[in-house]
Amino acid sequence: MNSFDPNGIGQPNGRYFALPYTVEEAEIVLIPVPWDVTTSYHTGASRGPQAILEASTQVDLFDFSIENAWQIKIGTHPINEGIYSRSIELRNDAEHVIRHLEEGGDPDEKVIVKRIQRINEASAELNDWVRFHSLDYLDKGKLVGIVGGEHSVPLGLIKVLSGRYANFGVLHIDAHADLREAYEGFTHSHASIMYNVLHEVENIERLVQVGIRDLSQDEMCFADQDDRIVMFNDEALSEAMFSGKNWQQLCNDIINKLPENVYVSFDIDGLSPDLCPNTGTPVPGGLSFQQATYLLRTLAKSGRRIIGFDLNEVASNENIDLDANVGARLLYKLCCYSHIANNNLIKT
Ligand SMILES: [Mn+2]
Repeated sequence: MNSFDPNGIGQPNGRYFALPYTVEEAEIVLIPVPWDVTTSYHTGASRGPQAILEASTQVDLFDFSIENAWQIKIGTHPINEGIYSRSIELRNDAEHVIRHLEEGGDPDEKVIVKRIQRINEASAELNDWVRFHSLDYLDKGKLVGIVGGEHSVPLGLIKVLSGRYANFGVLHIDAHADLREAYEGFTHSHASIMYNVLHEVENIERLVQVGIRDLSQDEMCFADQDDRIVMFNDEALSEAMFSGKNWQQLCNDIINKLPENVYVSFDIDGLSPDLCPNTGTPVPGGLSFQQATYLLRTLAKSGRRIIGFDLNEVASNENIDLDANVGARLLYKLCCYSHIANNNLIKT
């Protein structure tokens, strides 16, 4: 710590942003979850935590909204190689299942049912792992951020938080509604995370979805019928802006729907695919980086508390590291703004 120079070259030390803080002394602990089993299109999110780690050493530790951002004690739970290798192994099973279903195969075929069951059991174990470590850090008074991995991975953290807050809201930034009741047979599918959150976590007061532009008829019906869901879809947001409403007004509308305690779930594909070309299911449209960070700053300034967050579906490609580069900066903003929100530090 004494030798740490926030203006120097980031030296890889196994911690996000090459910061010197241990998990014991940290205020915010980032738990990487290198898991990508149920992704339905491009794979690669299991490498996200490592790719973000590497890109994060290049992030300058300065933020316009706070003095001495580098002093925010962000710690890193070590990347678990066992989870990564299990994910790679199960991905083969999942690809077999997905190919079978895409080719119109019988979903009740014995070998398919068996593979789906194996994946569902492993996903439940993964959720328990996330829950166990989240609980441990929350018990020690830390804020927890999950670094995915596919979007199914934060469920364990959200469940632990539900035991600590009488009620809370989720700000969900994503191209997808993620309201499918299981997808391709997988209970803990990346496409089902918000369905599972709403069904398995009782005290969710509000789910505010932003940037949604790819969803099924069933998901839309589900969203219409559940009073807890407020969707700011991408088309409605851009139409409002084309008709002269500005992003500040829209951000206020979005944040005003949220209760006092807010969990942020950020799927990087909520951003324009120019910023995340390697993500599992990229969709045209979406938020710019500045729109996204302005929305998060508006949340931080609103006096609400950020009780936890995740960043997911960041995938890497050996030749293009843009996704991880964007992901690392977004992760830094999530940490800085959480610190600002929870300590009432916003500069006016
Ligand atoms: Mn998505």
